[in-house]
Amino acid sequence: QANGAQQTAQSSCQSLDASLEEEVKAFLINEDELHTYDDLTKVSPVTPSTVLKCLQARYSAKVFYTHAGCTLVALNPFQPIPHLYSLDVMKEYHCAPQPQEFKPHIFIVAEEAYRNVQGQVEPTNQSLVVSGESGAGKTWTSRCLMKYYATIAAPSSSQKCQDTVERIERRVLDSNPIMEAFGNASTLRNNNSSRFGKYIQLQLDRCVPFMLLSENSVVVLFEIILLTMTRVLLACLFIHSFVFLYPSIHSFIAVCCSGHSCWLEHPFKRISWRKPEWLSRLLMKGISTYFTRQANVQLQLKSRFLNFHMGSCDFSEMENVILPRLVTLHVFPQTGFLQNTADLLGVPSEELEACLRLRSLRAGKQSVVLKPCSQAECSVRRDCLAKLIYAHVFDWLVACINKSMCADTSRWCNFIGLLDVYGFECFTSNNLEQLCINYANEKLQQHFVAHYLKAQQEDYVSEGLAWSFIQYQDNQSCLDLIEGSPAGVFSLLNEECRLNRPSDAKQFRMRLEKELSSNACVSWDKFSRQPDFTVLHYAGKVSYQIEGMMEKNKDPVPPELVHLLQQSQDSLLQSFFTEHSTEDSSGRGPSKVVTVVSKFKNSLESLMKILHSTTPHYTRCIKPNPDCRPLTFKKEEVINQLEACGIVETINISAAGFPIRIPYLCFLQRYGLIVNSKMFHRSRGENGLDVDKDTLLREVTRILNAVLRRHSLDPCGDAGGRTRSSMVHCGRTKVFMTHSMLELLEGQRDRERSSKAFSIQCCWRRHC
Ligand code: AOV
Ligand code: MG
Repeated sequence: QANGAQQTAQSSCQSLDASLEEEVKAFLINEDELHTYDDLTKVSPVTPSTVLKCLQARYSAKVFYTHAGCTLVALNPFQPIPHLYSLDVMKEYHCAPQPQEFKPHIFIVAEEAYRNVQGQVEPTNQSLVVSGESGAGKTWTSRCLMKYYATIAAPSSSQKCQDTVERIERRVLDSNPIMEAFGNASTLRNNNSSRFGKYIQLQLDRCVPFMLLSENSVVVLFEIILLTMTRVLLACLFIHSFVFLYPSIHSFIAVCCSGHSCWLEHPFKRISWRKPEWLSRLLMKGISTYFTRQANVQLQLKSRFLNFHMGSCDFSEMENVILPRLVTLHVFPQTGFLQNTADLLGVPSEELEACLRLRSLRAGKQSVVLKPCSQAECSVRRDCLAKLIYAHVFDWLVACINKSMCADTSRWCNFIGLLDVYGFECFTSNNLEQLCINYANEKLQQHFVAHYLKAQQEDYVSEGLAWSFIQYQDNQSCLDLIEGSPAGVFSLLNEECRLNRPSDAKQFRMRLEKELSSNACVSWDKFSRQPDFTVLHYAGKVSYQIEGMMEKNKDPVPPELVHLLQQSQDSLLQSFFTEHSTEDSSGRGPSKVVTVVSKFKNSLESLMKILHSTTPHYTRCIKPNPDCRPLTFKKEEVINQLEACGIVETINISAAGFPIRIPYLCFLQRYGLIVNSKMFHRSRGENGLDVDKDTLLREVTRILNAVLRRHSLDPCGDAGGRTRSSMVHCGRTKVFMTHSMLELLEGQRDRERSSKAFSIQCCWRRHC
């Protein structure tokens, strides 16, 4: 019967002439007012093209936030928008009885989470998940959210408390540039791209529910869950194709420019820092020229670093240990490299050289043979050393920041978690880093879809509609492809790494093909020059190079390097390696290999566990053009992202149901003439219509039944008089229908109108 309905509707659809279609469109959507739609799901009909038009109209009107059901869509303006995030605006949203009634804004999301987390009846933990592709504005949005929470922390009556609020607030905010200085880099897609993921928990104390960030009432805990700054994933930074490993990380920019101005001589404190000799040497060698190219980022960092104080956090070690070590390893040209580096690491230069050049092999039980490394192997070792130190420094930095937030763990109660990760990436050449990053995004997408569907379902239920008609396929099969066991890319990769044989990309590709070809999300390019495989992600296709993937996954650390650093004269550097050294440096028997993908998968799983235990709030950041140009909206770019982030999919879900939703009164005004409803005339009259809902519903049902019967369709009205069929449902306030039903109604309306016109004409003739 449903098929019959569809066919009838289709034929009537074809009969609708163009001018009528225009009229219907005008009735459903008023193009002039598209920018006034605050919620994309309210655009009727919801189709990708109307949604796109709506977003474009809003962007041109400089409106950057739009709801999409339970999600907030944020378009990146790529230029500062005055007053959008001002203190007054924050207060306005915070103090409003119903902030939801205000214009869409990231502060609505923030406020909703804030109110939920302190809900008097049943407070629940909240997660604010910000997603979108690289450069879309995730980190910016997280900063806004942190700023909001830091600001609405009510200043307390006592001066002491207020001081504490300010102190903690500053720390929360100031931790951002520090983390970014060390964990962000300039990539082709974003000149301040996050290379690590962070989940920040703002802890609330139940005893003081309305005060955030005041003494003992809130603890800010930095939970760095997805730290892709592992040694291997650092290789991402090579994408800028600079020879050295570090220069694209901002902290090095900051230090190396210190030749020009004094603030940079110590970025984390205001106390002056004597320009060390190594830096002068560095500058003399002209190395600063590269760094000054990054002027923009440098300026941003400059202003924020200036204000940074962290009393309880011992950053003084920074000046003696960390920055010099990080900077030197790669920026010294060949001559003097060894001596300079050895000095800075606090180790004898001969030993450093030996570690970089010689590999120790065990021969028998006791003796060790030293074997010279090839030049390529030496470079690998050098990079490994740099990354090793870097990874430890980053962890140490996070620990310092957490410590300085003076967490009182005994009073923790509820929290708001803020998730900002690296966005979906697709470069011309992709490897294990991108696979991990995209896998994380894939996981988040699944979480989002499950959540969105639930919310949609609730929406339908609140309008009194059945839900069972929605069939939805999520991205499980792509996840199976990557994380599935035993047949999944990660498992196979681990297996290959355990075999401990020289890796062969071609062979591994064959293995992948044999094991994974039944999965529709993978494809193989037989003609590619290098062995690769292509994954169909929710956000698009990405081809991953196999060459080098196994090595990256193993991420071996030569034990000699760890031994070397354990002997460092520098106590901090030494401490990095005493605790963690056992696994890497025992030298006895093959150490248990924990691969990069296993580590990554585990940390992602713990993150997902937390997310599942909280109420999520999703914000989707959209990058309106690929070149980061201010106020430029490229339709193609936006629709791709809407598709990628599932907004179009969710629109399709609504379209699979009833994309057209018309309030009862509007419905009656347009279609009342079909049954010659008395109310129809009254509703169009000057005084409007003043009837109760039930009467309205009865009249609407009468119209629908008349049309359905005319097309031999069973309206199958239920006990409550509601019309239910596969084409139309009456909700509590609106009529929900398919396009086919709309066509039937329009066709009928048209016929009624022409026959009425005919009878009026006849009447007039007779009269004559
Ligand atoms: P991302 O975090 O999503 O990328 P960012 O948050 O770093 O992207 O945003 C990229 C740039 O867009 C920023 O540096 C700002 O210049 C600009 N921008 C973003 N949002 C706004 C806004 N609301 N108003 C003004 N400018 C904005 V990555 O970290 O690469 O995935 O790994
Ligand atoms: Mg970011």
